[in-house]
Amino acid sequence: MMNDEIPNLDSFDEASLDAAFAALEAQARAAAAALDGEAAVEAFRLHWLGRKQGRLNEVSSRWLKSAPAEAKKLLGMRFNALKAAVEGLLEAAAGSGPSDAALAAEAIDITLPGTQRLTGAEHPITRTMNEIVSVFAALGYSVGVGPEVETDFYNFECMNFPPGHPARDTQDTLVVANQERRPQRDRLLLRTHTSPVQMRTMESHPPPVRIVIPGKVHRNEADDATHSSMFHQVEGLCVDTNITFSDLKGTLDHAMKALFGSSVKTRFFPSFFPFTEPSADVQISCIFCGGKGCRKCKNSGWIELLGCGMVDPAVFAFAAEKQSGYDPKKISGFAFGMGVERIAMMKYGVGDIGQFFGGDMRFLSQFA
Ligand code: 2U9
Repeated sequence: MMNDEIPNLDSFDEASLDAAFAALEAQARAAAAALDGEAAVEAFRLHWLGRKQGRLNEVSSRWLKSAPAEAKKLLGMRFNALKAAVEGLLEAAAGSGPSDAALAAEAIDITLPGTQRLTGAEHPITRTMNEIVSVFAALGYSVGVGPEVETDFYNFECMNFPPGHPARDTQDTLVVANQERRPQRDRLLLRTHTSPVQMRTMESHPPPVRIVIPGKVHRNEADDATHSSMFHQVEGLCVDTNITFSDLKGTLDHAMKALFGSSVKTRFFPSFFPFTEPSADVQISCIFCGGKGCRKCKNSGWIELLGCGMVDPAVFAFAAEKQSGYDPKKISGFAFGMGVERIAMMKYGVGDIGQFFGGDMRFLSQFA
């Protein structure tokens, strides 16, 4: 394609011009038919239409300039026709796109099934925890979070579990190793309840306080169908002047009705926790049989669901070391705590707590 020089023209009559231009157009068509790929198309363009060394430029300078005046018009017309033909060939070649081989190489099978993107959903424990929190948020409670790795002081000592006290045995604890050189109150452990966050809240905020703390806790327990060494709690704290046990009963009765339905009843039994005095266990009327008695409630008509009590003055005394407003002679308060898994198991009819943490999509997708 590159070495064919434009010959000189001897005669400029119409027949000679037609023959000379037809020969050039035939060459251009043959070259265009063999074009394959972008680089070849560009080479064709330069060879024929290039401003300085293109063949048409050469035709123009060799033939037009040497033509006698009376042949120039016809020659110009033939030249323009050839140029249009070459440009048409170029356009067709450029628009023809990649070769069949290139297309075949990158072909995809559009009949294959696509990758299915599953829609995410809230985990049933997160959902239950959020439901509990919103019941209290609607009563004006704020929401707090805090560290899962705590000191012995915040998890136990300030909650009225002194070092060596037998009450510590009720919350068998996972501790961080190699802490022996530290004073006991500074030793680190995995929190066994979210109560330390309430103490930290009191230390940084004067009364009144109304707060709920959702979060993960850990206890050194053997896993079985209803126990897990890691579980979730929502604890609450209300401190103000003249807070009474009636306020506690009214608040929790309302919360249980909001969570389980307005026909649910509550009853309170004396209990013991180091951090509350008096303390109570709360039962709700059985949500499965409506209180008549069934296998789920062991025929009692009642199910034990949470614990509560009036905050012990000894706990307020720890808060008062940093915030004098927590003087137990001036204020009072109630607190409560509930296990999220237990509530989720009841609400959704789950028989094995391990299902929540096994990551089995057959279980989890039921909540999507
Ligand atoms: C402060 C003072 C008092 C939080 C409370 C309970 C009663 C309780 C259990 C329920 C099931 C834990 O998850 S569970 O095992 N909790 O019974 N928790 S009163 O009392 C507080 C908290 C913070 C400053």
